[in-house]
Amino acid sequence: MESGCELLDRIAADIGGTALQVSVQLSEPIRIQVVGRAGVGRSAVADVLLRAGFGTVTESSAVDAPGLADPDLDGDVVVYVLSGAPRTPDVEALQRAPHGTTVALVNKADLQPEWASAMRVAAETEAETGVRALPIVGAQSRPEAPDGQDDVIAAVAAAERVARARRCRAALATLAEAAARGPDRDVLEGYLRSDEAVRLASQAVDAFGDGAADRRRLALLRRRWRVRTSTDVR
Ligand SMILES: Nc1nc2c(ncn2[C@@H]2O[C@H](COP(=O)(O)OP(=O)(O)O)[C@@H](O)[C@H]2O)c(=O)[nH]1
Ligand SMILES: [Mg+2]
Repeated sequence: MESGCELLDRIAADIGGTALQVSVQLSEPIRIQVVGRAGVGRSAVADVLLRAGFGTVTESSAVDAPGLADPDLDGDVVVYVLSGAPRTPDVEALQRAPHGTTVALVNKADLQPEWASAMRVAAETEAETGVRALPIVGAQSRPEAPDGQDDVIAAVAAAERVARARRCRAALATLAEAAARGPDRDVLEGYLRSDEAVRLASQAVDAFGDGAADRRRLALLRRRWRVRTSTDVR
């Protein structure tokens, strides 16, 4: 597959080394990992994402399965599926999930008394974990009822853009380091000044932006959550 960076691909073919390694990394598909406890609807959600046209969607083994280690959350985008309020293993997994590229889905929203209840569970999940959370009906039995799928698809697409932006940022940093270090300095510096590298850099800015916004949002959510839980009567 091609990286979409023709100039880099040409340089990589010519000098190999770091340029080749980076062009290979940039050409790899963004992997969407669907994860959660057994029976929450990972397969149903993976199906929704595949039908929406996301390329590389994989369903991981179940979180909190008896006698088995939890799967690594190593997808470029992690879609964490719940079927109601998160339990302790879910909260723990969500807290170590990659920032800005994880989306939590409260699946089986059709089993809640009403759509607003599913929205509330999602908002509480988001407050508790700092991960963006949305309700969804993955396996639709009543086609006319709300299913939240369009919003979920948009959120996963946004996470995919952040993942791509981070990949661009890492690629540029690696090339800059290689330029500073070594024998291919002139070629690599030439590349870093090219229109193509400037385009990569502008894609990478997305990751910076989202990162900062995300940290602010997370801090705010955590504060709100602390205020709420400290005023709850228990
Ligand atoms: N009511 C309802 N059932 C669902 C939904 N999504 C999945 N299911 C059902 O939940 C069960 C487990 O779903 P599956 O996708 O196989 O879960 P997995 O084990 O996490 O892959 C199946 O019987 C599905 O039909 C949903 O949104 N609403
Ligand atoms: Mg399954």
